[in-house]
Amino acid sequence: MFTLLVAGIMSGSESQAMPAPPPPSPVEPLPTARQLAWQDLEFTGFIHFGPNTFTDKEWGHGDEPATVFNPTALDARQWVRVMRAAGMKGVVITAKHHDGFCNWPTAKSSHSVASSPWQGGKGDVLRELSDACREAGLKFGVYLSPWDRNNPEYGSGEPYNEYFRDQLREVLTNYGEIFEVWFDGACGEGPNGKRQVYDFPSFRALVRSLQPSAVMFSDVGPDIRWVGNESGWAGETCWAMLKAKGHGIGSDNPPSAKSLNEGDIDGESWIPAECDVSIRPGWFYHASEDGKVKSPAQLFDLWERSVGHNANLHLNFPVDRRGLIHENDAAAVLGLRAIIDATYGDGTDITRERATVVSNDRTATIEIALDPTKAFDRVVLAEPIAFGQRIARFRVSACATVGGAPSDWTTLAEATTVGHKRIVRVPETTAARLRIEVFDSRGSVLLSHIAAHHTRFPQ
Ligand code: FUL
Repeated sequence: MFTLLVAGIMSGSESQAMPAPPPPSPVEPLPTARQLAWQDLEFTGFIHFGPNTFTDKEWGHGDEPATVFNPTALDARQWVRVMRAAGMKGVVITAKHHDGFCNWPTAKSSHSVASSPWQGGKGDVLRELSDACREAGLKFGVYLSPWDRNNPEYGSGEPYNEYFRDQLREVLTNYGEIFEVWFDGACGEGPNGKRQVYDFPSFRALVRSLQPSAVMFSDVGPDIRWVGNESGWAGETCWAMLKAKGHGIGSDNPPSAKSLNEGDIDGESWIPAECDVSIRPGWFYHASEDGKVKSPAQLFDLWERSVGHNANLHLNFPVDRRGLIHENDAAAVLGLRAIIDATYGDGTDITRERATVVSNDRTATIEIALDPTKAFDRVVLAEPIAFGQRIARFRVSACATVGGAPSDWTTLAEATTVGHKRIVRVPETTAARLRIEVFDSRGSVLLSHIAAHHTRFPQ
């Protein structure tokens, strides 16, 4: 392995080492520091836990008595152990779901853990989880549903918005650093038959002032966007940019499903996609789904189509009635980790050169040497996205011999975007040379990583 700096368009099969070129000029829009840090996390956990766990519902009505909430063996350290072993870098928990029940002892409502029998009403799920995260080095985030089916003022306009901001303030000030705030778009009718008009600008301003490094999730960001499905995958074409202007959240004219899934090449805002999906069919725990946990191979497929499509994977665990991540869910996600490590872990890249590509042109051809004794079926590319996302169309091909004639090259894949990480699935191939041809780019071509791997599914 050696480091190769390629400047300009490569010709022929010989790579040419060049002196370090000047730093590339950025192509806007650009990510903020908080967005860059978030995208590097790649894989994060999601926890859905609350009265629904005990009532077998997905959407509570808000009239469930707080006494139903009674986990028998809640252990947030077990959740964190599983997530950390799975390679997740952070976790977001439903501090409050649509039923309005608060997993922390809010001063603003009696519909919370404080009215439950769990720990004699002295418990605080956010405290347990944020402490466990801090101990283990995992980032901690919160989901706070603006739709609150319990609060009598829901639908009243400003009085409810004030209540929501007060709760937001509680969760943003009492649990240390928050890395992500998840704003759900659901907006149903309140008990008064009225639909609440959420004051999102003021919610966002509060998050920025209290937790300036937190990213905010919604259909239109402002920092990260919903990917347009709850199945855990981003489009093969996936831009971090979005035409967010003029669009809102939930029923308020959100971007089209296609824009959410693929982004917009001409989007004015940098809002990368987060792929949220549950490890089971439901977001909340249902014993009837104990046998319906996604398999490690299914999870790996989603991991490659999210993390490998320039997005992050946000995988949900429906914590069970004991207050634990169920054994089946833990086994599945650890199985996923084993496949990722065997496929992409240290020593699995079969390229024999490290190419950092800095071209002066919107097209580029890069060739690098491979270990000709080893087969591969994945090609991994990355752009240094701090300079903007650029590549729009490329081809991957391979040649069995060094210095092969043009006819000796086989096209393995044609693809579009790259971004933070692009995993291209290719037919199983053994070759001496790998070629990446970039045909179209929003600016001069930059690549920070080129690698080739073979999928491995350990038993
Ligand atoms: C949705 C909610 O309605 C679901 O219950 C779940 O929380 C999911 C992550 O977001 O919009």
